[in-house]
Amino acid sequence: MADPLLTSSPHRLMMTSALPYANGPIHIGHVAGAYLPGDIRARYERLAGNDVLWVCGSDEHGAAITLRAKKDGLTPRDIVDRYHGEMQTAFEGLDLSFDHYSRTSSPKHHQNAQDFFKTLLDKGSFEVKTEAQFYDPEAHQFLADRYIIGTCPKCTADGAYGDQCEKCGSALSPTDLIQPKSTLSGATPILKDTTLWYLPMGRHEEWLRDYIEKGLFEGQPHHDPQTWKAHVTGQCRSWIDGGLQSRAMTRDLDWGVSVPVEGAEGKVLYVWLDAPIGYITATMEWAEKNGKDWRDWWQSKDAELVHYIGKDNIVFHCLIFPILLREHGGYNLPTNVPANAFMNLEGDKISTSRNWAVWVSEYLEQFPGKSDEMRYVLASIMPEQKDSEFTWTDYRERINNELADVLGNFINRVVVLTQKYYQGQVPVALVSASETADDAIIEALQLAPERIGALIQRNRFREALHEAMGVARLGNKYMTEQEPWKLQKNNPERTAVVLHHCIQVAGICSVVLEPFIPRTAKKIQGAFGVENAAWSSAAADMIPAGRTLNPLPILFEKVDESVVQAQLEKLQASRAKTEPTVQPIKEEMTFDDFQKLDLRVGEVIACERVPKANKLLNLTIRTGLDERTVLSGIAEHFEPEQVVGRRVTVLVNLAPRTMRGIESQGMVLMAETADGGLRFVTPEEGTAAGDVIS
Ligand code: B3M
Ligand code: ZN
Repeated sequence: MADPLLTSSPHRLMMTSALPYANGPIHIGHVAGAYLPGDIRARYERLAGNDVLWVCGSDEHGAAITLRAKKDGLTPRDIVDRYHGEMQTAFEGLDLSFDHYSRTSSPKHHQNAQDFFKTLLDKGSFEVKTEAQFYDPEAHQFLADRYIIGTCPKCTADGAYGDQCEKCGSALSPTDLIQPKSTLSGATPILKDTTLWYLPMGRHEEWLRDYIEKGLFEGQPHHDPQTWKAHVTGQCRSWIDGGLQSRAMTRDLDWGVSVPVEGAEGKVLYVWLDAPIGYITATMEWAEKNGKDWRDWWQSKDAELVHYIGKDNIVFHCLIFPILLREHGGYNLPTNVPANAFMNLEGDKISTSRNWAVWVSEYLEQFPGKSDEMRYVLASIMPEQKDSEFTWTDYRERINNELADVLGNFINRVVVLTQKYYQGQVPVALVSASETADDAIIEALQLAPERIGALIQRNRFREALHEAMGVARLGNKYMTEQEPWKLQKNNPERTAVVLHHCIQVAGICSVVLEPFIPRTAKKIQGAFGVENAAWSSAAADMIPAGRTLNPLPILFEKVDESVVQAQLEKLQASRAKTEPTVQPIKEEMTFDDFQKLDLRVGEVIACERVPKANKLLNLTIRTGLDERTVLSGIAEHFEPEQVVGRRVTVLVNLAPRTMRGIESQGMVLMAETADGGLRFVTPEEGTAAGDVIS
């Protein structure tokens, strides 16, 4: 494929955003993760006149759906129909401009996914194995993916799923989990034989490494690896370095795309096999509707493929889907996967089950017509490189201080003054009345659109938005410094020059901000008579002298502090409603069982982070017996320097366990607080390392 960075010939940009599971409503974390970045990019590319296609759709298979159905006492079909509709409405309300929004339960998609699977089958891409798998003896069902949880073997977090740990992002197999439990019945699973089709990922390590590290594909330059986000490349690298395991591509379930093999009744394709193929199905549907050829987007050498996703989906888009595409043959591989990190909310992780979220549909009901406000805030704090945080105070401040005071105020002053001095007609800027301050602003304006466009193309949306708002700031500053209201009395020619330029600034703002706040952009364009705005029309002479401006609708209303308070109370109420999580009491044990525990007072004499493990700290502990290494999953709660010097309670006769190549010899006791925090169980003053606890 021609390197898109080295050629200026027009090429097609095939963009996808992660297909959201149709198992619940959309919240602002989803939007900031995969949908708003896609929309900003797609809107920009359209304005720039580039050939772009952006597809998405509902992911209607997998345990996410069937478990939800079971919980609600409904069928999977009920669930997907409900949320497919709800999600679409939410997306529309935020003006997310997908070219096509599809769904994976459609017959067309089932057919497409089966054809794809069969091609891979014929090519020998899978290994068929009959093996013992976890089975729930009470629910009579095989357990995979979200049907099984346990402790992550990689980062020791609890609640890791059978296919993935959401804490550290590792891809897992059910049998990797420590202390696995069925999420259906809570039962400890038993082993039972079944036949599965595996993707032997280990076969693909070598070319994947070239693809990720060097941007090479089939020995040819494919993309510039420098354009990938460091955290995306880093995650891929650590998986490849850790050795890629075979992954089962089928499941024993009755909801999904049936495995198109004779004798495979009761088996469906793994959701992560069928869902990305959903991108292709969506493109086919769009092409059919529009009289186009879908292959031009997926198989043409002039097409680029870019996936917008959240960071928990990196392995599937950067390793697994590329393997599938390459094995099938004929397809392009992604030239970039600009995954975003997560967005937290008011100091806590967004959580559907705890109702700790800002739901898009609720937001739009409470703030009708205020989609741009939310888009603006989310784009400003988009978790592009690392996790970020939404707070209602920040929402209020950004709207009041930035949208209303900078952008809204500037545009309004320009329109009001033009009406007042020139009956709404754009004045002529006489060269004879120009000054150097004008040259400076004209030059800045000329450079801005290109710079902003380049940032958007590099998926640096926060910076791009900052620069775009910078245009309005510049206009505000210029107007404030030139003071046309004073000039008007003695130097009307100069007033005309200043206002003429301010009008151009307003016009340029309306174009460069359109990808971010499209409704507002259209309002401004309407007032300034800008029709069919294009990125290239954003120039210092875009609005000609003599044009009559139209009335300007109100752009932004300020947000009152009471709005912030009301939202915070609403969140707190949902927190109070979610039941307190009292852990159930464990199975009874005998005094002899208890006697087996050898607990001692220890003193931490050194502590450091474990490289590449987000959760783990490596503690050196004086136990009275020795100085030993204990790994503890507390790195998200404590800095190493907070731990050194503490007296702790250590279980010293726990069988050693190796994690990340380090042997841990014991366990430090921690108390879990109600708010999810961790505290050391510290022996009272006066105890010393080596004291026996009994
Ligand atoms: N349904 C996972 C998620 O929502 C997912 C993405 C599929 S993209 C092909 O996290
Ligand atoms: Zn983990």
